[in-house]
Amino acid sequence: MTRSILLGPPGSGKGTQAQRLANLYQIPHISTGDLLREAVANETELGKKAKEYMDSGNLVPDETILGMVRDRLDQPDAKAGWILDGFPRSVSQAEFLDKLLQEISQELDIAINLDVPDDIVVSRMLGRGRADDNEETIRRRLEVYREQTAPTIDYYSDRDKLVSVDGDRDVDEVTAALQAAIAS
Ligand code: B4P
Repeated sequence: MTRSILLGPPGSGKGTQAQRLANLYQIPHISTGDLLREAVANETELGKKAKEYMDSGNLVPDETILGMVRDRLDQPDAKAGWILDGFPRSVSQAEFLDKLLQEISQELDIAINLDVPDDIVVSRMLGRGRADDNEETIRRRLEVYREQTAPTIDYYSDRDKLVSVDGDRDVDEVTAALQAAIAS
């Protein structure tokens, strides 16, 4: 069992690795990106609000994200552990998560930073071909990452929760390194 966060730039492989870890540990993979894309596909109110931010590479506002995360962590299947992917994406979201975990008497085990250079993440995302994977949006997402998400690395490091893993390797090697980090 583990309660772990995967941090890292867009395209670093958070979704890929979170899915593998969730299967290995038999716990839910909670991806705010997947939850948002599902809401957009189902044309829910939340999805309609989120779409323009996602298409432009900006963060969806906290008022939309936080309730969604609270509801998901409150589900019975999340009691036994989880892998959070794409959340938190800013220091304000990290602070919210700390308070929420306190409220529901859960403790974060580890935040893992998947370290991958910019040129590699850009070529991966162009190869992936998702709706928000065009060059302009990718450039904006990297800017947003540096400005708003990278500070969460210091946030967890200051709390002795951070481990960095080299994500610029074969997918299986990255999974093995993540398992070792979770076990440590
Ligand atoms: P996300 O869905 O979180 O997507 P991502 O960061 O772009 O990708 P990820 O790191 O998961 O990479 P993947 O495994 O797919 O975010 C999308 C948007 O949603 C954001 O821009 C934002 O607007 C919004 N959003 C989400 N969460 C939010 C929040 N908390 N607050 C506000 N807004 C939020 O891997 C990428 C590619 O690389 C794949 O093709 C994969 O096959 C390949 N790959 C993976 N690992 C590899 C490896 N080791 N070697 C080679 N290729 C690899």
